[in-house]
Amino acid sequence: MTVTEDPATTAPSAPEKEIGQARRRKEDAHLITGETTWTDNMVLPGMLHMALVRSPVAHARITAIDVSAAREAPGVVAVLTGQDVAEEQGSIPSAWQVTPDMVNPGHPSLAVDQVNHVGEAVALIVARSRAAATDAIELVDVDYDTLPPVLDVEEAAKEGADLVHSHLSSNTSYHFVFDAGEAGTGSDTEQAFADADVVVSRRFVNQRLIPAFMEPRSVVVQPVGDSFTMWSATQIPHILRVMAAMVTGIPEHKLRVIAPDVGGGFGGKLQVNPEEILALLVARRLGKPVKWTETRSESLMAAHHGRDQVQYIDIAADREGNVKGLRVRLLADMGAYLRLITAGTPALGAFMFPGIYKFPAYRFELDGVFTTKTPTDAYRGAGRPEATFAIERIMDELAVELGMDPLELRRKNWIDAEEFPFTTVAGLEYDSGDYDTATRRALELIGYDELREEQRRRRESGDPVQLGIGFSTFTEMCGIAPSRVLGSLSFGSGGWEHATIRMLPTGKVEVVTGSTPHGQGHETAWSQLVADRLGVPFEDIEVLHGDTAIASRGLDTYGSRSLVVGGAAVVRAADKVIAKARKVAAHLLEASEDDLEFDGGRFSVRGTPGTGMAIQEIALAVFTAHNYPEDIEPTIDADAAFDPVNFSFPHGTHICAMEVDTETGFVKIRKYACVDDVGTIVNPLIVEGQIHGGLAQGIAQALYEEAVYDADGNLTTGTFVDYLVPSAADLPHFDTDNTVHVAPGNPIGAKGVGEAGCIASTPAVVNAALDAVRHLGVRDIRMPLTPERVWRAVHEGGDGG
Ligand code: MCN
Repeated sequence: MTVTEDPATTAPSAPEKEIGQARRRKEDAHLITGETTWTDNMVLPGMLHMALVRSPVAHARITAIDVSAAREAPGVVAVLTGQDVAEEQGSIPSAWQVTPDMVNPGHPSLAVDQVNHVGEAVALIVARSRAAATDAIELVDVDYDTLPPVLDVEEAAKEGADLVHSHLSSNTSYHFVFDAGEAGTGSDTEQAFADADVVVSRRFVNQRLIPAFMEPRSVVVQPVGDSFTMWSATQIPHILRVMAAMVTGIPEHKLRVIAPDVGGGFGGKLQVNPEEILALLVARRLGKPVKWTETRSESLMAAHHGRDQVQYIDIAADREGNVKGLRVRLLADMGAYLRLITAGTPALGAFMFPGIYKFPAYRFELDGVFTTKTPTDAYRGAGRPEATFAIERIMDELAVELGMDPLELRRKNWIDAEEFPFTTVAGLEYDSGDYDTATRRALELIGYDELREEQRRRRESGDPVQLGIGFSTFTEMCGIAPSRVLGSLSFGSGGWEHATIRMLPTGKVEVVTGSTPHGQGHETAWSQLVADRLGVPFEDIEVLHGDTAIASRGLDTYGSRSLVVGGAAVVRAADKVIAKARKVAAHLLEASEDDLEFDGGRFSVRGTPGTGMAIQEIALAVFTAHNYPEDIEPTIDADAAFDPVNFSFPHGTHICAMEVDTETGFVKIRKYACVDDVGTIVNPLIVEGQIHGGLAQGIAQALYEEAVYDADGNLTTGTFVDYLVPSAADLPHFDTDNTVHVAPGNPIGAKGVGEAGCIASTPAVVNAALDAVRHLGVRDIRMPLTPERVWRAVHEGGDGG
């Protein structure tokens, strides 16, 4: 990776010593070797094991449960049904009230009288060994009186459809509308469409995906008196603690949550899981430690899924290609229940459908609909990949309709560099960027002109292998924060982040962060931030996280927020540490604070650089405390929080060159180039890794992955044989680069990167496939682009789905 820097916009403080260095991640050795505290590695004296009896049917009344044989089985300590815990189990929380009248059917951790998706837990077994608990599952006899499965979101949304929750009057939980005309951010949408020369309409299916993190979910709960310690493979120990306390009635100060090293989450562990609540209930009842670790099949079936939208999108333009209006109607398949942010995830799309384009008019409508499937919720990008897919796909379709080059159309309509800050029709203020520079660099990287030439040759010769080139010129809103904005969206938590920095007497530094990495390399990146700011060696810094007793304040990791919010809190804390140390230095050096310079970790008296003290010496001086000012406490440490005023807006141009074999339907990515702008880059190696991982997941949505249910509501892609997660061998070489436009909204100047690759890549890949075969009459191909679908679209018409 190289970095293309625009001299006019690089960080004023760059280059710094550590920031910008491709440091290898200090946490990797123990993560890769597994010699660490994965939750499932925990063994506690007297620990019991929990296993769950899960529903084999999608929709049914539970008429009877016979647990007598299971209770008698060897090693079994307890068997509990939903009825047994009805009084104490509460409801799994949903933290996002999208509309005031949003309907939440409630979600018991153990089903009481009805099951609403395959894999829903109906009883739990506690035994002395995992094997004994698992063996007893078979002995639980459940009578199901089946109800019709409700599987198709478009059918489920209709009046008179079979109901998922019989106590509700419809399957629609909420109807959310954003109308730019009414909001005052745009003109009247219907009028814009009435006046337009050209209108293009499409129906896209953004299929259901499974987060498929590497480490399955796992939880251990240890009761000690009336207190509980929970270890969980979670992204959100802080939020989990608050929510679990609310659900179970365990006082928050009696509950400590620890996320030890966590093997990936991708949004799938941004959840308060029924199993976590059940482990707490069991530990409370039995007074013994208990562990639950899911099997891979349980994980694929019962951990929440992602995406799953049917999108109706209309775009209006004049003949010259100026966009005039955008109209979106979404049906979000939420599955059977509202989990933590099930309802809000598709609503985030409201902000993102206009992409990087200057639409004068925009209307967004969304129905959140229940079906008898596993609940959907956050999956890498959460709401933004779906929107980006639709807008980047329809821009290509509009270009075809107008007979324009797809890039020319984009250029004509995107926000120009000199127009930032720019308030979009969706009401967001994009703060910085330069779409043109990123695009020009991406074209160079991929060798655009030669590819177009090859495409022309293949078309003319009627080669069975056709070549296509697809674009995605995207932005996204991440750094999920501004508390005030989240509050205005009725999100059930703030968005700030917290940090503490402690200088230890020996000069080493402890950094405590509320961010909760689960693969993102925060220990390395935060060390780089602090090393530069305090001028201490990178190796002397320890980053502590993921334990509510150590990092008592925090709001965890999701929405590519950790660097721009959590890292910014770390920088603030470092500045406070310097301010405190400065007072002591002034006292010890007998100089005025104003006369002290701080550079490279050393305070010196202006004009007499030989007179000075290292910040580490000051930490020792206050520890021994023989001589320090009265108004200073004997520690060099500081707490800080950061709550930005705006989201973070990374952007980039992704280009995919794709070969499509029209005889077999096989597709092959020939080249993939992308230029992303994530502002100041703290660690280029981590950033490149994040982009690569995101690309793998975005390409996987385009080409491989789909959670499929059969007509009875069984998940037919319940193993990794059927659910195709690509390996490195399935992916092409990525040519990546960056432009750097410093973000004004945080002291680092960074923009989030954790989801960018995933958000950007899917439409580039599908656009490339269509560009290859559109001249054969193909209008759309439904994702994932399996050989069968591609072949059908080419030979039989339709979208191949
Ligand atoms: N970074 C940087 N310079 C920038 C931006 C980021 O050096 N300009 C670095 C950061 O210091 C951090 C990493 O890149 O080490 C990611 O930063 P950020 O964009 O702030 O994202 P988060 O740390 O908040 O991570 C969340 C994001 C999300 S939302 C998903 S989903 C996702 C992702 O991270 N899940 C992941 N990346 C993942 N990577 C792994 N290995 N596992 C997951 O589950």
